[in-house]
Amino acid sequence: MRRDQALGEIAAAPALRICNLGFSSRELYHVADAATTFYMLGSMGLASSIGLGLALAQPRRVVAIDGDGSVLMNLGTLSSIGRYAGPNFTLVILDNGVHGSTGNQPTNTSHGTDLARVARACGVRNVRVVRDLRSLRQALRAAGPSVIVAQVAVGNADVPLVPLPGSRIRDRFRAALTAPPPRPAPGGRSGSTRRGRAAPPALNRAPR
Ligand SMILES: Cc1ncc(C[n+]2csc(CCOP(=O)(O)OP(=O)(O)O)c2C)c(N)n1
Ligand SMILES: [Mg+2]
Repeated sequence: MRRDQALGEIAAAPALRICNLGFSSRELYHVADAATTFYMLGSMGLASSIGLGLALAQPRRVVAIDGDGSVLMNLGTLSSIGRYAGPNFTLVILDNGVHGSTGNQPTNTSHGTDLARVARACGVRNVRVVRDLRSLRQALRAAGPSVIVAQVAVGNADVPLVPLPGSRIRDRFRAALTAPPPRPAPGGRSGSTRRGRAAPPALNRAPR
């Protein structure tokens, strides 16, 4: 499964989303932009912590989207999730085994660290490892607190930077937070603006 395909599945689940920096945010913006997505533009390792705080502060569902390298940089986040997260919180770790946004430097998940086992050891009740889109879709349906480790291929879609300034991402996310949640569209899709789904972007692949 490609990371941009996984992000398409995540975008289809109605939720507030906090997205990891780098190509995760670029691809998510390209696949399905929405005001209910907060794109992290610079801080590595904090999407899961921000998402956890947001889930604790209000009742709507929150899906935090992180990368393996980013979770490894803030590993204590899994312990906090195990202790504090409630049913409205899901963390999806897009695990490609590399720092894909900065040149595919291998991370420790390519050298033995098993983030699903770490999450379980931290007391997270619902931890799943998924390798295809169907399993990801099913895992996203389960109630939290949950951690989904989605194993994705190495490679970045050929998409540009998120064109929104940080202040605009903040302001529209804040407005979406205070607005009533959108009613699910027919077929279960959320109110996101889907872009470019007909022709998936080419991947710049590199060996894992
Ligand atoms: C504190 C910090 N260190 C390094 C960077 C540079 N950086 C941006 S994205 C990235 C890699 C992220 O890797 P991962 O979370 O696995 O996501 P992927 O790009 O593989 O989807 C790095 C090292 C940064 N932005 N902040
Ligand atoms: Mg990675």
